Amino acid sequence: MPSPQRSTGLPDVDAHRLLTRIRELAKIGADPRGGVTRAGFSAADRLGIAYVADQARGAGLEAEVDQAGNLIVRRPNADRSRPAVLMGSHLDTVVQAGPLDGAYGVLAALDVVQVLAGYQEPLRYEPVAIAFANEEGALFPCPFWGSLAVSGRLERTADDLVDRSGCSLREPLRAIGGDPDAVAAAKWRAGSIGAYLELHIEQGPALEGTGNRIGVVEGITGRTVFSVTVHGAAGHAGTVPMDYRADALTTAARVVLAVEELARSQEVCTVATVGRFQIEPDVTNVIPGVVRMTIDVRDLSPQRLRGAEEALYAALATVATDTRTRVQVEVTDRITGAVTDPGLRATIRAAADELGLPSLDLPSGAGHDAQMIAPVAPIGMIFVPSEGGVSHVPEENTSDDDLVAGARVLLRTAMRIGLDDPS
Ligand code: HGY
Ligand code: MN
Ligand code: MN
Repeated sequence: MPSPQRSTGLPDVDAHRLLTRIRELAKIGADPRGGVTRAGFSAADRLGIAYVADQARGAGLEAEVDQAGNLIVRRPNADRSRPAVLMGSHLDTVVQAGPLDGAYGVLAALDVVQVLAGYQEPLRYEPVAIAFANEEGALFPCPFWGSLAVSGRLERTADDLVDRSGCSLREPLRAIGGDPDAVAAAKWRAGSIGAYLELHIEQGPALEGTGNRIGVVEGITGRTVFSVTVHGAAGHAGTVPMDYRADALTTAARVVLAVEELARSQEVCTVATVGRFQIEPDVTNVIPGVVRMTIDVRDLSPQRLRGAEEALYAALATVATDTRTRVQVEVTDRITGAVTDPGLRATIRAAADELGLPSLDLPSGAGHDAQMIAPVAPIGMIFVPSEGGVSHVPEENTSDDDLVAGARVLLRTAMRIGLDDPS
């Protein structure tokens, strides 16, 4: 299996193959409303995983799905006793996503393993590609399910998790090739990951705004997710006088603005978002009795995240008192931020320099599987520019040149840490 050689004699990614796979994968889960929807463990997600597995097997590589539903790709006769340089991201998406979030990092990792399968030099680390299951948690609300399983920190079971229709994860996990009764076996043994590298689109404006081609990620934000239920009093829209109302929706509106205040004016955290919002009974001539919403609060500092949580509780208590409603708040996810490995940052920077690509050190406001691997292995993250800084929308885009450049930096970084004497 010849690996494309560049003039330097070092192997190179196959640009046409990578870009073709990105375009083909983006057709799987194409959403008639626009964008791509391959929610974790959905039928479309299953097809996406099958596509990547087929591409790997068609290239003579070994592809298997582990008990947690992660797709793992190795070279033929891979030396499993050797620590891995693990590279990857996720294939699942949010609803009406763009074509690159997650998918790009998986397909670039696949290309690197395919290129290194033909490389004869001894490698200190075994190059392995992985597609982590359910990073977004769009259907089954446990983001980072697959990377938590690999790092041995998954606390929920397939029976704990249900989707919005009440369906448990048990059968969808089995359908994707996982084993709901043996998810714990997906944990990698201590020391088996020599380094984890994740190539990802930036999903923000910094690289494009500063004219840099490569982002060297310094750290990944922490995140606290809450579910909030506002309990008011439903009633007749025509007969209940305004002073007698305990309107759950006007109360919820004050909650939404209080959440925005946390980040925008009080600056107790970097960003705060209400993403989901449901009104009951959601009828024109009935005063809303219940409103349910989610709150996503993020910051790189664990202290600031805790401060934001306290400030949120205080703000919601005031709103409840002022409106004669009951505001129920529950933390549904606490996701710890992570700092990347300084040595890997230097290697990524050197690989970018070697390729003549200007790079910028920057934090990640988005969460990534890398932060779940950080407790068990050194992590490095490589960003490429997002056009307009947008992501999680159909318009998400990155130029072909930047997509290929990022994959080249991934390959060079993997080789520098994988070779005994990086050339
Ligand atoms: O929400 C995030 O930051 C990531 O896209 N899962
Ligand atoms: Mn995402
Ligand atoms: Mn992502």
